[in-house]
This record gives sequence, C-alpha cells and structure tokens, in this order.
Amino acid sequence: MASTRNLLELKLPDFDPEVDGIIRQEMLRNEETLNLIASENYPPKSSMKALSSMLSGIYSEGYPGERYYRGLQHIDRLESLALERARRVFGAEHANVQALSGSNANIAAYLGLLQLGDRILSMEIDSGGHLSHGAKVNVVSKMFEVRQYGVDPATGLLDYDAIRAQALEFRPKLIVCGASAYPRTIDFERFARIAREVGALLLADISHIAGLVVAGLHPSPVPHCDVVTTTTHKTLRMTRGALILCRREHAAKIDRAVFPVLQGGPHQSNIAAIAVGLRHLETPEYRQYVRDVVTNARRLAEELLARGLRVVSGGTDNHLLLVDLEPQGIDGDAASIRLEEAHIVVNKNKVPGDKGTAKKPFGIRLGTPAVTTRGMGPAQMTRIAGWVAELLARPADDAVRDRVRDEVRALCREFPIYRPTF
Ligand code: DSN
Repeated sequence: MASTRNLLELKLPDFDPEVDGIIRQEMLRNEETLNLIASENYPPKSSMKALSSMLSGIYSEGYPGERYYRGLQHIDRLESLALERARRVFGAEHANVQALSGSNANIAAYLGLLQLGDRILSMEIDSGGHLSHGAKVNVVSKMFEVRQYGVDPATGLLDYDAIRAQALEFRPKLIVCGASAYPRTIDFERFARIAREVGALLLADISHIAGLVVAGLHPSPVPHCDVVTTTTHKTLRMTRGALILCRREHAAKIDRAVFPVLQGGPHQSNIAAIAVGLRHLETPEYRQYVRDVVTNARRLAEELLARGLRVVSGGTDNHLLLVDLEPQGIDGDAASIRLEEAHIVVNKNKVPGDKGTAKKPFGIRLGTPAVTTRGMGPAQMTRIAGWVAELLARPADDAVRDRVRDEVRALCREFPIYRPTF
C-alpha cells in the first residue's frame, strides 16, 4: 500500500481503475454517438486542464481584494482576469463568475433584485422556459409569486402583445425572458419596452444562445436588461459554470446575493476554466464555429421539413429545433429511445400545444453545437436528417435501426471529437 504522501502522486488509472474506466467508456460512447442534445458540447482541452488543477482545493469566500482568508493573491488575479474577460466579451458593466450553475445564477439574481414574495413574470417550461424561471415544481415558485407566459400554440412563437397584456394585468416586479427550447430570435428590445411600461426590472437568461450573442448572430440583451445570466457550457463551449452580467447599479446587490446569501466559497478551478473559455470566445475560430452551428441547424431543419416532419415554427434562427411528432403517432420518449439505439442522442421535449406529459411529451429537441464542434457541416446534417426521418417513419424496423447505427458509427469515426492522445 502506498504511503499517505505517495497517495497524492498516484495517477487516476493506477489508483482508481473503476472510475477511470467509466470515464473512458463515456468518452468512447461520445466518440461513437451523434450528440444532438442542444445544451451539450465538448469543451477545449485547455479549459479542462484548468478545471482539473489544484485550485479545486482552494477556499476564497468573498471577491478579489476583499476575501475572508489570506493567501489569495494569485486567486484574486485569476478571478479579476475572468471578470475582465466576461465584461469585455459581453460588453457588460459588471460581471460575477461565482455562481455554480445556471439555476444558482438565476436564483441569486432574483434574490439580489427582489424581496421574497415579489412578482415574477416568466416563460412557462412547456413553452421552452426553464425550471429556475419559476416552474411549479421549482423552489422559485415557492419563493416568489410567479405568473407565466407561453408561446402561441399555432405558430410556436412568442406573442409580445399577449405578454404585454399579461404584464399590464399582473404588474410584476421582474420580467424574465430567455429560454431553453425556443428556436427563434428573442426580441429583447421589445421585452425591455414592456418592462419599462409596467415598471418592472428585466432579466434575460441566455444560457442557450450566449454563443450566438457573442458572435453577433443574435441581438444582445445586455443593452436592454438589468441582468443577464448564462451558463457557460452550451453554445459557449466552455466547461460547466455560469456568468451573471448586470448594470453597475445592481452590482453590489447581485454580488452579495451570490455570496454570502446563496453560496459559500466559489470553485476557483471552475473560474480558472471559465477564464480560459472566455479567451476562446475572442478568437476568430470560435466566431466561425458559431456561424457553422447556425448554418448546420438551418440545414437540419430544412432537411427534416423536406422529409415531412413537423418542425415547430417552420424552422430555426439559432442552434436548436423542435420536432412535433404527433403526426408520426410516436411520443418523444419512444422516439428518443429508438434514436439512441441507432447512436443518435436527443432529448424528449414538450412542443407547443403538446397534449402529453413531461415524461411522455410529443416532441423532441435537436441541436447542432456538439456535432459542429466535431467539424461536421451541412452535408452531414443532410445525412443526419435522413437517418432521423427514417427511424421515426419506421420505428419498429430493426433492420433500419441496425443499418443506420452502422452508418452513424462510420460517420463518427470520420469526425473524432478529441485527438486520441487525450
Ligand atoms: N438542461 C438544460 C437544457 O437542456 O437546456 C437546461 O438546464
């Protein structure tokens, strides 16, 4: 048995082959799978290196220059660098990089801007909103009085006049815009006008579209909103974490809400990885990547439509699309299981007007961030659409499933995620 000192030095495969083996299997699964989960991506090795550094063991309650523990001069430089990059990339007056996830970021923002019991108007989860926007099952709905808006079931689009009418009637203190499953451009400027009219604050959660905002492919909410939150690992293609951006006037309240109100010590290894990820966002290669994500999503939507599938709102402006499977007579749960058998991974999702349940909805959500990271382009999107349409048209045909699975695996081998030295 190794001495206590030597335990520190052992590499993962030597010390814990079980966990190491699971990680390797998961990497292999990804290499052999078309990942169309709209919220997932493959982070750069440089970010992952920072994430796995010894910073994982550091405590740093507080903010740069005002910590509760000593020995944090380098950590202060690191967090300041991340903050400076976040402000620059998004053109924001203030940033906070300590929230551990998108949900924490949203809850911290609510706690910073509101009193418990205040009114929030936000998008319902069935129309594409997020749990932390105040879904019934989420703690936010217990902390605040939440009313929700949806999309027009006929068009799948946000109806700004209807939202305005709801806001005038409900008089919320905060309006939340932004979504987890909305394929079209969000008019943040219009939301800001509604918020101004009813005297509400405005928060945009851009977790899904943040990469498009950075690349100038979606209008930025930053000039229009009091607070903007985002996760870092979706179209931003960083490791997991979150950013809160806000106007200077809200800075002190937001920072205090993150620490000490909601969280204790931040995860400085995450912050290091976020700093590295933010540097990626400023490269021309990343901007080109986001353009490719959008081009791919459009091609995927067009090709699915051409094969007779019902794509919600008739297409997409961003990185994701929703398919309503009601005409196929197959629910999203069964569809996602069948697709996975052929190594195509999607998530089941409610679609506008869906008569199903969260566990058995009638839609699926597809996104292109991960396959685009592999280097796939429009020609591959056409092939993927063909496979998806074929599997959904003949869900009981095992021969189709087996052939598609072999073709998918062959395509994946042509587009490896990471070079094998990893
Ligand atoms: N789970 C994320 C998504 O898939 O959009 C949101 O938290």
